[in-house]
Amino acid sequence: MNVVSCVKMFSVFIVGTAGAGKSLLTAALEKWFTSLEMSVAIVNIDPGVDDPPFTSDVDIREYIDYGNIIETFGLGPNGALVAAVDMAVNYVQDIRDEILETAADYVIVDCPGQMELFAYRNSGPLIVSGLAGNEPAIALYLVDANIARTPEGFLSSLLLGISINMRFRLPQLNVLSKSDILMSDKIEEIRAWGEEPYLLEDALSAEIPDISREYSEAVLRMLQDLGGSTGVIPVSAKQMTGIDELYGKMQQIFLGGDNLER
Ligand SMILES: Nc1nc2c(ncn2[C@@H]2O[C@H](COP(=O)(O)OP(=O)(O)O)[C@@H](O)[C@H]2O)c(=O)[nH]1
Ligand SMILES: [Mg+2]
Repeated sequence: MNVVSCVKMFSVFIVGTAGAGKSLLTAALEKWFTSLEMSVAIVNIDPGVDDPPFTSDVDIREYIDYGNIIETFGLGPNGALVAAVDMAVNYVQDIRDEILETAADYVIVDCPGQMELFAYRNSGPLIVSGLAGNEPAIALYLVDANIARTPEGFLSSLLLGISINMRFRLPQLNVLSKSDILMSDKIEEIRAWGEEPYLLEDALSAEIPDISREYSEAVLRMLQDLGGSTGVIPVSAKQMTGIDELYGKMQQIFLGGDNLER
């Protein structure tokens, strides 16, 4: 069923490590878009989520019964998630049809909690590309403020972001999630690490004296050569801050002002 083929839909996939704040950011984005009377649909593709902080318009749990998979196959939570995501591939077209039926301008997709199980199985990227179709789509990659507060935590989060970008192959923005747990000067310091790589190199050398300058230079150069952005947008889903800036950056990509287009 091709419901509305001429509709211009923008899909936003929320990705990041377990507990990084994906579901709460999804809820915050819904609230923000709705408060501005913009048309938005919320899609949950985490089969294992118990009580998400938003009401979804389309929900993978209508198709996949995670609890039943655990019981029937005697699997643990990770094994069951792998099985659930693999099974979900069969329903991508149904879920996509449901999304098209919403006829929303923006579609926010909350992705499964355990990013490593979702991104590094073939089924994860298949689901993402199947749901996005040919319309513009981006990934918001959440860098948890708890981890990004140290230079090595920040750099390793960016590296994971590149790895996830290789899997999903979508234009990607780095979001510094839970920014409310940091003091404002710490947020500025992290932003500066992202904007001026030499500051991150300095911070890395100060924090980990045995890391060589050449090593951190090489890693940062690789990140940039791969087209990975090192900049982060601080957002607090709890306090609803930073969403205006995030939206502005998303718009730049959607309007074609970014060379990361697929
Ligand atoms: N302080 C603070 N906590 C947050 C924020 N976003 C999420 N959290 C908390 O982090 C935990 C994990 O959030 P959740 O959205 O479920 O993460 P997910 O596993 O990536 O979907 C929860 O306890 C949230 O309340 C935020 O912006 N600020
Ligand atoms: Mg979640």
